[in-house]
Amino acid sequence: MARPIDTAAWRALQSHYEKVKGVELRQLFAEDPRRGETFIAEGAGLYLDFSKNRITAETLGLLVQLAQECGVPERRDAMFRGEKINITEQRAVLHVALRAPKGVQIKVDGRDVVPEVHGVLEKMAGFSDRVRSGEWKGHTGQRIRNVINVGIGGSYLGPEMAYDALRTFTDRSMNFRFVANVDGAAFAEATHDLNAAETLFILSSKTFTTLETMTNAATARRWVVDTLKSDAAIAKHFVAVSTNDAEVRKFGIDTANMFGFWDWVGGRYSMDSAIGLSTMIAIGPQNYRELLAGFRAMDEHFCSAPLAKNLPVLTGLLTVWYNNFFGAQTVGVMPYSDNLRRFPAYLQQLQMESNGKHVDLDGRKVGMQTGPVIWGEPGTDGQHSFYQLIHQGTKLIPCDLIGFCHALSPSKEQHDLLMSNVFAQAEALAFGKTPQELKAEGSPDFQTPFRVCEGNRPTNVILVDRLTPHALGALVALYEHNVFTQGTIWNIDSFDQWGVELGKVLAKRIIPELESQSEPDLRHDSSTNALIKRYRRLRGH
Ligand code: G6Q
Repeated sequence: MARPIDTAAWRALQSHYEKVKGVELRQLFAEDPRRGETFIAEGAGLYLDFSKNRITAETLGLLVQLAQECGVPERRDAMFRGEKINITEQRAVLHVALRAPKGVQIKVDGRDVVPEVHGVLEKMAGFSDRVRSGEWKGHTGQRIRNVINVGIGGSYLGPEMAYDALRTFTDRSMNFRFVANVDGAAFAEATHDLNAAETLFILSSKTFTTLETMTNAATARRWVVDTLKSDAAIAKHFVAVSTNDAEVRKFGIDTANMFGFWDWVGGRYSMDSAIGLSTMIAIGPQNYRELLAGFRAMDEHFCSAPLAKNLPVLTGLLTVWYNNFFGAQTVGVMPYSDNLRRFPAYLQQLQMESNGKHVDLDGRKVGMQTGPVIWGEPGTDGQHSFYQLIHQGTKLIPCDLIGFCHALSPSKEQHDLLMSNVFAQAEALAFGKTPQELKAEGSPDFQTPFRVCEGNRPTNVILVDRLTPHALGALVALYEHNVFTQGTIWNIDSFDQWGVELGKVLAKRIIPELESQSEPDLRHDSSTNALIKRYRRLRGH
């Protein structure tokens, strides 16, 4: 595939950028009074207003041309066909198969995977129903009231985010908690007020070898066995979600209580696989099917909408525009929904692990900026802290503001107040406050320079009817395919994570050096050696 910088569109965008870089949003809106109605796109129940971006119709045309020249449609189709587009791991990338309807065929190595996906979904639904109805009992015959997902990274962030997001759809008589960190405080906090006899652990790990998860799983097993005074309790208090039958069996879990997935589902793309078991128990199988339908609706939009009206393609291209032409280093994602508190953290992994890459698909240095830093907090909280820098700082920070037309809470007035902030922030970021406006408002002259907001700060506003399972699925799939679009433009592998693998290996080498009773023979650099020695001394070794 062509390097992006070798395409005609990239060259054209470079000279176009020189022409438009100083253009003000004020001017663009003044020149085209209908801009706010035309620079929009809709799909899968989501409305995207991208009019407050520093683009003209020509920019949009060139960006779409870039997507074409970089082969976004072809690579998208290759992904949906099950081709091994994760080339460094020689794997298909088929999270889209997780929500494919029955009857659709998606083949990996000649085998249709869709029936297997539905087989697992049915097994999950059967189990979820049994837990929710109280039919599945703990070892002492008590009903399960607490579900704890033990997993980290892709086996944690999605389930936790989805649980928070869909709280209003959950069974409120049950507690759902998430243990990820190897810091023992995480497990202790999650269980301190719970009765082991009423607690079910879902051990979620694709590999079933991840240090943090295996450590917390062992702690959980000890807690259950010690409290309930029987090894047999494991059978009723532990289930596993994994691709590794052998390790699950070794842990003592009957594989009848294991929910499988496949190597063609990447960790950060797995919240709608069996990794979503805690989500399904929380919201019930029917709502989970709605979640999958939302994902699927966005998949269909991504595959069928023209590129210039395609939400993931547009948002992906806009990120490339700011990242590679304006030199923006970050993207802010601000959901105006308290229930989406963990959404920025979820997107952080999705995007930064996928597109934080320095070589292209041919193993050459990419020679340009790739994935931006993703960050954010829910609105309106962020407005009272870091928005200052977005409004008046020296850095360009494109932001996505996500809002919902209907509240899930009973208070309509509070929802109008919340949403007024979405619209006001997008307006203020785009148009700012001029010295003239300040003067007219009676601002004293000495304060004027400090109070001026230059504006011209770009935002996407994503408007959704209400935060339902369907809407959440569509939103997540929007960002999955947005990441895909960016990665395809940069010609990188968005589906491997060798940097994460490195971290997993490094700590294992140091553990014995921290635990050893005798002075270890440290062979690190002088800084690491000194830190380890100090830690050992303070720990009394
Ligand atoms: C995701 C990453 C990573 C992974 C965790 C957990 O894409 O690969 O975040 O999900 O390291 O791995 P396991 O599920 O194998 O425990």
